[in-house]
Amino acid sequence: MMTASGVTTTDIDMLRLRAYDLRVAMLEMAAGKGEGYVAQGLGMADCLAALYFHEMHHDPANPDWDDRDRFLLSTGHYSIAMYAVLAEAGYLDRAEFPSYGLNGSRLPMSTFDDLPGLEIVGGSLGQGLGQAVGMALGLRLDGREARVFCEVSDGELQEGSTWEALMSGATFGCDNLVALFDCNGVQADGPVHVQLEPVLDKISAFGWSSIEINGNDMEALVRALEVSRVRDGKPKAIIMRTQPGSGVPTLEKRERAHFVRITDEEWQVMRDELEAGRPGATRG
Ligand SMILES: Cc1ncc(C[n+]2csc(CCOP(=O)(O)OP(=O)(O)O)c2C)c(N)n1
Repeated sequence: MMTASGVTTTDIDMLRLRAYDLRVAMLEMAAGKGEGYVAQGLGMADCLAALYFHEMHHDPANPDWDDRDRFLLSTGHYSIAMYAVLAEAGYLDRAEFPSYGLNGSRLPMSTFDDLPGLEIVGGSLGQGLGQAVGMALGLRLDGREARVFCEVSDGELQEGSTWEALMSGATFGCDNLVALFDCNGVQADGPVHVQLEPVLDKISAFGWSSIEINGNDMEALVRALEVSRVRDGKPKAIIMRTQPGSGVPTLEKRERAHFVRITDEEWQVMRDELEAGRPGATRG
């Protein structure tokens, strides 16, 4: 059966399963270390599955392919999600998962750039979108069709540099650029309390073609990404409302899940919860 986006329900089911696999990988990494930025990663799983297994043109056998679409993870501490999708796509060996967060590891808690498939270094918030604008301009100058996708957190909407990038992206008509705003409503010490809303209206007023969706709804994600393909002289923004800990009820309910440090038994409970919600399974 076809969905509104023209993608079959089988494709959507396959993408949901990919997102589930990413969540399994993230829990595996965090459980190994006993801690990690896992709640945010779980919230981003659906978006990353839609990007890497539906929307983006990329080649794990040739990570530096000039015509690849670029994905920039601006929020460096979401790295656990990035490692999960790079492994699932074939850029990284899962055997490296146990090294997540360890000294000397290629998988630090905030992304570093010595991993195939990683485009930028993360850590200092608010830097990704400006780099994405630069890459989008560079691709256009080179006459390439490739696009740039950039994740930005709601915490980064409190950085002036993000708004400068929003201004320049529109000024230069970067219609090969898609910003994916992860509005999960939390930051380091709890809920976002700075007046960010209305995010959609503000970003639209900066000249971006914007849409707001549930970032954990695979069909909505696929549809929004397909709409973003239009080359109309405007950069595209997808404002994703995501649930931190998505797929793991214990984490979804945690009030302070910015950085979780939990026992082996608790990780097991979370893995069981995740498995109970596996696409196709009936949660007991
Ligand atoms: C420029 C900069 N300022 C402060 C920090 C410290 N910091 C690390 S995570 C974090 C919270 C950010 O919230 P958000 O980006 O929304 O991430 P989430 O709550 O989803 O983890 C802060 C302030 C940083 N990494 N970079």
